[in-house]
Order: sequence, then C-alpha cells, then structure tokens
Amino acid sequence: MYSAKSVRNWLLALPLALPLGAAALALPALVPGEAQAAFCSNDGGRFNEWKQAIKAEYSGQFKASTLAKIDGLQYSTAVIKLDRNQKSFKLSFPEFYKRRATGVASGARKRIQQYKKYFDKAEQQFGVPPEIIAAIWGLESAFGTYKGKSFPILQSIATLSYDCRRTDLFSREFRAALEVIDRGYADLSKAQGAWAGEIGQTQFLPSSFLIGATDFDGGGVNVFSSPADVIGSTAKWFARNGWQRGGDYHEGAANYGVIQRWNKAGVYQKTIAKLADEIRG
Ligand SMILES: [Ca+2]
Repeated sequence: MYSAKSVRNWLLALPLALPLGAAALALPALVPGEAQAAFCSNDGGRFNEWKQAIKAEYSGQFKASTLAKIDGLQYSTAVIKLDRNQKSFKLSFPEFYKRRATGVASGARKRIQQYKKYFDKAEQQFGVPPEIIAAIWGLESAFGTYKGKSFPILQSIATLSYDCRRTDLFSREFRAALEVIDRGYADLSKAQGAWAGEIGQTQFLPSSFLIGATDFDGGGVNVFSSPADVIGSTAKWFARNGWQRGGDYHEGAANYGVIQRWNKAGVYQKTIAKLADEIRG
C-alpha cells in the first residue's frame, strides 16, 4: 500500500520521467490538412487571436458546441512554467525502478484480484495480460489514487499548442481533444489532468485515448473514474498498437516494441517489463 507521502514522492518524479506524458509516442500519423498550427508564440499576448484562428480553421469540422469550448480557454502560465522547468532525466534503471516501482506490485496484485472480471475480459478480447495493464495503471496514477495538482485538460493542451516549443505535437493533440469532446466522451474543457493534458488513470494523451477508448462496464467510456474502462481502454490501446497475444514482452521481443510506443523513456520501458514480472511473481 502507498502512504500519502510515498505517493507524493513517487509523483514528484513524474515530470522528470514523463516529459511528454505517457503514450507520447502513440500519435497516429499526421493526416495531410489536419491540425496545422495557426501560429505559435512564446508569451500569452496573442492567445485570443490564436483562439479565433483555431476556431476559424476548424469551422465546420466540429459541432458549434465543441468549438464554443475554445472561447473560454485561457493561456496557462503555470503549464508553461512546468514545461520549461523539466530537467533532463538521468536516473539509472535501478534508481528509476526503486523510485517509481517500489510497492507497486502488491497494489497491482490486489487490483487484478479485485477487478478480475475486467482483466479477464481484457485478456480475452485484446490479448493483453493483466500484469502489463496493472503495471501501467500503477505507474501512471497509483491505480487512480493519486490526487495531485491538476489542470483543465483542454486549456493545458491549447497552451502547449500555442506555445512554440512543441507546437506540432500539441496541435495534433488539440485537434484530438476537440474530437474527444465532439464525440461526447468527456468535456475536456472541464475535466482535469496532469499539466500536459493527460486523460484518465493511465494518462492517455487525447490521440491515444481515441485509439483505446473502450466501455467495459456500460454507461459510456470513463477513464477518469471507471477501473473497468481504464483496464479495457489501456488493453485496447496495446492491441491496436500491435500487441501479440501470448507473446514475450521482454527486451528484444515484438511486444516490447509496443511498450516502447507507450513511453519513449528507456528506463520506463524496462520498468514496465520488470514490474510485470514482479506482479506475476
Ligand atoms: Ca463505462
């Protein structure tokens, strides 16, 4: 089990470990004509102008009610500050594993038992074993128990799209976020996530959420509060990215390549495979 303190310490490492948020490499190929950045700027002075440009660009592509969400967005200096303050990530794998994975396996085994019905369904439907899903769920949010500082998702993504540092990546994600809203999955202008706009308990970027979104317990897809949907959606993301049922997932194996698409940090990839072994016991 996590003490409040260990969860806090654990998450302090998160911005170092996940500079783009989880699933940052899961972006689909850019479709020509889609998500062209209006323009970018490194201060908030032209943000209202940017909002109008974006609305004009997407006019007719989304519902008016979806595009109206753009009106209320504000440039977030807090998000930009967090983005600028990232430090290069230099921990060795053993140090990283100790910091991030200590205690996670026992919590994972508990969830696998508690939500056996959904883990079984995920394995049956998508071929992804429980220990992989549970490892990611534990690493990303301590199984949804972590309640840290959070930010309105659409606002974070809009700010990072407008900002020049990663405008291409986040322009694609902004378009995906509008699609999440347009399709009625969640109102991302209100829903909260970590500072880089991640969605739900396994920290999907919007484009990854659209790939994984699965309703495992009825009532629509809710990866913020439904463990069933978190399990199903994460499993589907892996299946859609080429996971091979019953295949090895250690370094060098095809399934390890799918783990590498989930997160670009090498130590994080190794941690998922090792933690899965530890969970399986
Ligand atoms: Ca559901």
